[in-house]
Amino acid sequence: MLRVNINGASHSCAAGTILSALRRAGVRVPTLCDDPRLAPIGGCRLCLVTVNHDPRPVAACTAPLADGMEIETHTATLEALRRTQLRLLARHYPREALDRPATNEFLYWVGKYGLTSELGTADVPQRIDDSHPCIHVDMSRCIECYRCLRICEEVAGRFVWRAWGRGDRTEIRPHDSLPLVESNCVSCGACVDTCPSGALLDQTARHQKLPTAEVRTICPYCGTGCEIYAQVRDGRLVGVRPVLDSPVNYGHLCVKGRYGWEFVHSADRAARPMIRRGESWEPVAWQEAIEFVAGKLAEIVAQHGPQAVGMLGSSRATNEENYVTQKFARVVLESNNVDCCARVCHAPTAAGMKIMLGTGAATNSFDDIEQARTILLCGVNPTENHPIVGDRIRQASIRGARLIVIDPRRIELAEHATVHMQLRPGTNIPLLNALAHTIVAEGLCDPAAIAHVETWEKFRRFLDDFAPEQVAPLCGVEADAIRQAARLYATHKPSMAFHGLGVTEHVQGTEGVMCLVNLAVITGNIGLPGSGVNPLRGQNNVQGAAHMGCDPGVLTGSVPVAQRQIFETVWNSPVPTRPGLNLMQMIDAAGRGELKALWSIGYDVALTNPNAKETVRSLRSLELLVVQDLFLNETARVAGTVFLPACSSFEKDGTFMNSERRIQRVRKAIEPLGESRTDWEILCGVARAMGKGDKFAYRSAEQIWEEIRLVWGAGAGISYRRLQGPGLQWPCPSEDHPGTTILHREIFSGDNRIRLRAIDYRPSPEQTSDEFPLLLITGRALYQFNAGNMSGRSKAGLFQPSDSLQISSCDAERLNISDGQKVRISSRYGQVELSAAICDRVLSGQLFATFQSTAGWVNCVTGPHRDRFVQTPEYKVCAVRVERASD
Ligand SMILES: Nc1nc2c(c(=O)[nH]1)N[C@H]1C(S)=C(S)[C@@H](COP(=O)(O)OP(=O)(O)OC[C@H]3O[C@@H](n4cnc5c(=O)[nH]c(N)nc54)[C@H](O)[C@@H]3O)O[C@H]1N2
Ligand SMILES: Nc1nc2c(c(=O)[nH]1)N[C@H]1C(S)=C(S)[C@@H](COP(=O)(O)OP(=O)(O)OC[C@H]3O[C@@H](n4cnc5c(=O)[nH]c(N)nc54)[C@H](O)[C@@H]3O)O[C@H]1N2
Ligand SMILES: [Mo]
Repeated sequence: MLRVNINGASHSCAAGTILSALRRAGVRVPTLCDDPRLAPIGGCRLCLVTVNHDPRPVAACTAPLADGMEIETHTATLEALRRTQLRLLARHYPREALDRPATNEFLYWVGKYGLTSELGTADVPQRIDDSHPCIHVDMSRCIECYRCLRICEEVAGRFVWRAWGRGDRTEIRPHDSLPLVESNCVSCGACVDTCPSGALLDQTARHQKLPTAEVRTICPYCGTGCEIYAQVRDGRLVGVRPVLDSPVNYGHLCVKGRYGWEFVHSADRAARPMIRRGESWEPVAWQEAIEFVAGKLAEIVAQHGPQAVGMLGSSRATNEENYVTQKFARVVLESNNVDCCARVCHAPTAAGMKIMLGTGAATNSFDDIEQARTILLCGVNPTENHPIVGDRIRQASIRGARLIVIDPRRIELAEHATVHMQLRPGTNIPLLNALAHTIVAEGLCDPAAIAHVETWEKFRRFLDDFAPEQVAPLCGVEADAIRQAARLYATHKPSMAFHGLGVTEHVQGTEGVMCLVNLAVITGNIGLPGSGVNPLRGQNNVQGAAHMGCDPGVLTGSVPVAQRQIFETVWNSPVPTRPGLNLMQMIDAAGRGELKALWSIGYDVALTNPNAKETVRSLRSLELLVVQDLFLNETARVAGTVFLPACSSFEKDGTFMNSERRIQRVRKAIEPLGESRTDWEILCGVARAMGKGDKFAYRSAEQIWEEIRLVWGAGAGISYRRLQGPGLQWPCPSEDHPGTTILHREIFSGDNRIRLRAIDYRPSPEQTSDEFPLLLITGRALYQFNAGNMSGRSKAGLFQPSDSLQISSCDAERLNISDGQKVRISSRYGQVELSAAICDRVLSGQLFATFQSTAGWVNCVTGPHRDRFVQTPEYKVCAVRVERASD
């Protein structure tokens, strides 16, 4: 602690800048170029202070604090300097800005210093760029604080904004001087968020009054779990901005988080319960809908037994709601047929990591990104799918961390990589084994780590067959690249691995994850800051949905059904022991006429399951298909019998669990729209109608959470009270436990024994042939989210209104396909038409497509193959033929 004197009063302050000391002491000086997210530049000359009576003032934002300093902040000279500086800026600021209330920092200080009448006295040329659907640019209001430019560089890592010209004639414009919408902007809105002068404004904010309330909650999109403020006025959501002190996003958001919220008030929000009569949906009262569902479920269970009904929890709904979903299946339906979309996503991660490490979740935290010296990205595309993580990784690489990318496509982060291995899709196993081979062969293992490995010699011998030269032709990767990557990962430590669906959505998905664990173990990259094996999980709460027990094999906290005692005690009800069906098995069973009823909560299974023709046929065989969603989604459209309107996360309380095991509070910002209800209230209503109301007598989300704490030891220490700030990472077994940022810290100590897995390569049955010569990869892109039901109803979705097929220029030329042209893609399972996007990110022989809508229903061509441990579909390889579609 340093002792300093501020305006005659003494204070003890932590080291830092003078400005940080002033803030802590509650002394306010004007600032315009300062933002806690950015390195200070001392540019605006407003935070000037004098130190130790030196007549030359210093900028408080850049000057470091020193012990014994005497600081003056408001002398007459300093105030005069500030006024002069502000006056200069005011003269060049358009007067008509006053038509709006003083909504920005600049106008606030102009008013405070009595300079409002001096606004706009100089001639100010208009400099409006209205090209961007989310961001309004009016550079006549620019005060040259460079915050937009700096945040784009230092936080987003995009370098969109540039300063053109010098001195008086400096202008800030996008890179290449293009209109913003045509620049390399990714629409994250960080520049708008920091702009103090209104030069950059959200388009929505221009035409509406200021929000009257802000509610701290969690972004409803991906598993990063960014903290946001939901801005509200007159009972409506009017905007979103990032939370500055969140340990996940530190004041940053991506386009979906910031500009993807309008789906909430979308005109086609389905906000009334409905029952299908013939071809049309008939609105009914809640009572009727609930009685209909309860009656049908009871009838089917009575006639065909509990195996004939199933439930799908929602990775978009809260932990509390998913807990109630699986409890409903087990207690009311007496069935373990309950699952969620983790099945088609990271179930292989949960299984592979649980088998090998004991816990099926990310070992480390996002805060480890800045600790890692090497970052391995395998089958994951963070700058599009987890952009805040992607931006943190990019910044780490700019600061010197090395990147290894294993991806068939040249994803954005590959441009920053030391090694990019563009392997043939479906060949992770031989490639990852070859990395292990090299590490062992070159003596780069961590001796302290392998001392704990069981059957080390056997594993070593198994790797003999995976020399880089041997696998290189199979994987389509140079042997030297494999060696270089192996050396980097093993020696430039700590090394942190991230993986995604490019590992899991294959026939050897679970085994791919195990190979990654092998690598981390032999190099000692587990249990340390900046290391570990880290899946980037899908939706806002997919980690939570499965962990709460929406999985046929396990109960809340990943406890096998066999160890159900505590649940039977707390629930005061038996837990069924007959093994349940997972999602894929339920769809199969429906196709065979064995599953009669399915209740699908917040999951558009018809659109997103592979082999759509079969999925739809199966869904249509059901007697009862209950769809509970915000919208009449494709599942409802193709086969639904009852629709129950749920409310979005902005309309309810609860918790989500992010990719790094962090439980965070979701808070209600607006009332449920229309007649919509929370998922848990709907479930409890049906439970009551089925005579089990006493076991579902919850009055609040918190009450459900309290029950979760009783059955889930690793979450027992997490109370709503403790979640007021930034969330807690499990394991957190008691109220005085700080939570766990890094798992397995003790893995290489004591008598711990670790088993590595010798995993042989089994090529996918999905192979190219003369008839189907190309390999289609399916996956994601920045602006749309999965089924597109939310992103497609917001400004974010405007950037990518439909699915398209990425094709290399060489294949396009060979097939006589031009950019934007409609093409027909045929596989062994079906056909689909998409427009072609010629793109140098895919290799010749490979294609890439997104799967967001039925307009181009990509899953009509994906096939039936699955992972052999957990049945995750092989979405990532599909042999196809492409031809020009007839016009
Ligand atoms: N913008 C956006 N963000 C999202 C989503 C979205 O729809 N849109 N969805 C969310 C969900 S549910 C999820 S699960 C996550 C998924 O996030 P990611 O895991 O990043 O998802 P994908 O884009 O499906 O696949 C990742 C990469 O795997 C590569 N790949 C394909 N085959 C192979 C292979 O054989 N080996 C290797 N090493 N790589 C391969 C693909 O080229 C692709 O770049 O994203 C979440 N975030
Ligand atoms: N070809 C191909 N297909 C794929 C994949 C691929 O890579 N390639 N990836 C697969 C993966 S990883 C996944 S996760 C799936 C995703 O498939 P889905 O889970 O079907 O996709 P989402 O868009 O996340 O759908 C969630 C639904 O929940 C609704 N919703 C949002 N909030 C709430 C809420 O609070 N309550 C309720 N009841 N509903 C809500 C939304 O309106 C939306 O309809 O797609 C899979 N399909
Ligand atoms: Mo996912």
